[in-house]
Amino acid sequence: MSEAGGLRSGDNVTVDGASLWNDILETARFGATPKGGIRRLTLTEEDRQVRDWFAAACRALGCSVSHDSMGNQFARREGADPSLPPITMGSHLDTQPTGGKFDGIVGVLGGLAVLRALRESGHETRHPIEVINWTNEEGARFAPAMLASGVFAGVFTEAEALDKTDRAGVRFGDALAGIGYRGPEPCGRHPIAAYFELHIEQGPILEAEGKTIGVVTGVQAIRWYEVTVTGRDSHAGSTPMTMRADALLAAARMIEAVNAVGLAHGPDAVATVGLVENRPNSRNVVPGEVFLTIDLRDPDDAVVGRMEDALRERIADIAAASGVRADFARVWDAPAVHFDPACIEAVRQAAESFGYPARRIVSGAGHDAAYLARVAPTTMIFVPCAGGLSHNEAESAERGDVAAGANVLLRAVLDADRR
Ligand code: HGY
Ligand code: MN
Ligand code: MN
Ligand code: MN
Repeated sequence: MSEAGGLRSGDNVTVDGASLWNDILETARFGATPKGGIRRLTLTEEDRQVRDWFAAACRALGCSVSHDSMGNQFARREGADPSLPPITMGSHLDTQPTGGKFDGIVGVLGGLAVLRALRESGHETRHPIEVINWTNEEGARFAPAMLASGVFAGVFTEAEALDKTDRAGVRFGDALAGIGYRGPEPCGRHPIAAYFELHIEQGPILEAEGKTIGVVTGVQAIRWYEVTVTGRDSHAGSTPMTMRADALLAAARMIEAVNAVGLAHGPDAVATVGLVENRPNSRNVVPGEVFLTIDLRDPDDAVVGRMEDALRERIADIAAASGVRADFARVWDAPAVHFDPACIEAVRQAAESFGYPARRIVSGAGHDAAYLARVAPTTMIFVPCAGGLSHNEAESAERGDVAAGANVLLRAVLDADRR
């Protein structure tokens, strides 16, 4: 069809929302929890199962499927001009320990739905089109989050990433080889023309405002820290209160300080202690050591920096007053990200062309797109989730919203293909 005013080629193509929804429910069985969520930590048997399912589903659509040295999976549909770099979509299939059915999954399966729509419509794109499943986006097992997309973008070296260990001491590279997904292709040697990530908002704004689409303009800054508090194991019965070096008591004061620092740097700042390990964790031993993690975020890098300074000082003061030692280390620093204006506009126009109510939004959660933005024109598309709840087994989204997000993804990709 002519470009001038009329429908452009591909404008009449939409996704099959029923198949997309069915894929979401079908893959939810890999790591399904009794409460209706998913426990599918990266590089586990459940992760291998969903990876195998994804590869088979993409091959059934005529795509070639490969995976690189970090286990990132690439499903590729050829275009008219193989010399062009691919236009890509993607997200992640790994979950939190008590994750939901939609975080990350909507972006990978939404991409699969786009591949299915292109195949069924017979629409030929100029560029190759790819859907990517990024390894270890969550960071729940191996820190930091977005590890494999970070290697792809040159933020981390492959060697340092493969040497990361989980809390049980298992090495990333060994776990990756263990599920059979350590590919021969070096991670990051793969030029891409653009990257679009569909994701649930994981916050309350779209639902509260009755919006179907979030036109994502960027991702807030994130920093992760690890604190080891060292006191002295001693007998709960015979150690006088004044002679204790109680690591857990000091850690409790530090956790309170993290919350206070987050509140003091509002209105957007957030501060979280999510992981605490108490040793020896015995009911009649005064704890001698505590390991805890801190997650600081704000749309403004400078605010995160001020929170870090304030916390370093508070934690040192608490350690001194509690008679313990505190080792405070920053283990991840992901600056705030601003997405590509042309990609953002493509998403806005796509939402408008379908008549979906939309609004611009900054992502509170981290995403692989935050790193892809360093190597290609990138943006994201959000759809609402119930109550803004995520990283929770009760996470849910509306079938119609998920289909709408995939339609916007499809049209934004076709727009990029024309440029
Ligand atoms: O931590 C995050 O924001 C993401 O879910 N990994
Ligand atoms: Mn996610
Ligand atoms: Mn997540
Ligand atoms: Mn993500």
